[in-house]
Amino acid sequence: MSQHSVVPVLSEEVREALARRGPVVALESTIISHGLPRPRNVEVGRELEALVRAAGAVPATVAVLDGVPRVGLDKEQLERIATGEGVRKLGARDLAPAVAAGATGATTVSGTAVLAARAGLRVFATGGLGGVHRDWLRAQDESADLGLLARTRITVVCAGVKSILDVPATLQRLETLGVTVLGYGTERFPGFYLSDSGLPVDWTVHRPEEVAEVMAAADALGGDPSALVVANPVPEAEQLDPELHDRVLSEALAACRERGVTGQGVTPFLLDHLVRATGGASLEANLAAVRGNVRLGAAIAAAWAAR
Ligand code: PSU
Ligand code: MN
Repeated sequence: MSQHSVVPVLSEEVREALARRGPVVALESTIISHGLPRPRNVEVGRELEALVRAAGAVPATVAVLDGVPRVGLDKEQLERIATGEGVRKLGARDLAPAVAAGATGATTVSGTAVLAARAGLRVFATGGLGGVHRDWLRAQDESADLGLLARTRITVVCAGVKSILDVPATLQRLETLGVTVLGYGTERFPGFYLSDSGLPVDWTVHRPEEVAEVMAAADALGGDPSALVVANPVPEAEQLDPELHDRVLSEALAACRERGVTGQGVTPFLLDHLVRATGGASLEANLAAVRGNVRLGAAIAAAWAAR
């Protein structure tokens, strides 16, 4: 039997930063490969890494290349994820077959969280979490993100859960699964493209240091590892017009049903439909949300590293 090392391979920069206990921010790659239109996605991948660096932290984009799980990609590796043919979407359960088959794929929130936590990273920034889909009663489609976050020690900075989902049901599932949710500078749960989902959060923090305090308290309390969700709203000036959002979303959901899109295809289909139906406005709101999350992720990583 051959001995494959499935421990994620760290980029030089990430290894060095971890060794000196410096700030590192994990970034997922499915948003690049499956969540954003080409060719804009390549630029965004680079821009997000640059934002982390500008804030004094080291970016660690996570993906699997030719069967090798990687935490921290070089320029060519990031380009392959963005523009390569046949790049798979890898949730946590897809990692083992991807490694065994020597496949190349981008990691979702669940896949990224597994590899980042394994590498010793504590902070991870993304756009919006996956969750319970709106037609759950028919399809029982709930993102693997939720179950995975319930058992992984990592802080995830996001703009809430994608508004294409059943947001109240997803928040309920997070509660049931025991995942802590903090509103960042808000008492309302953010709505991904929208600043406010219409639902409250139980806990609010205002500074990166407060998030680091909660992380330290969670560690001190011990118990089973689980994620800390930091819900950071897109600025109101950059949100998608709520009326336009509601109208195009019902069209997108109907189109998804009519075409019989299922499984891993659902989220990319809906996001792409929204980009086209809003003339790119949903893309701008999505990017504004992700940028804010990446900046905040870097600030939290710095506050954590300073403890
Ligand atoms: N955030 C974005 N765009 C995305 C995603 C998040 O702004 O495309 C991705 C994440 O990788 C998340 C995935 O884990 O969508 C959820 O997919 P699914 O519903 O199939 O679990
Ligand atoms: Mn799904």
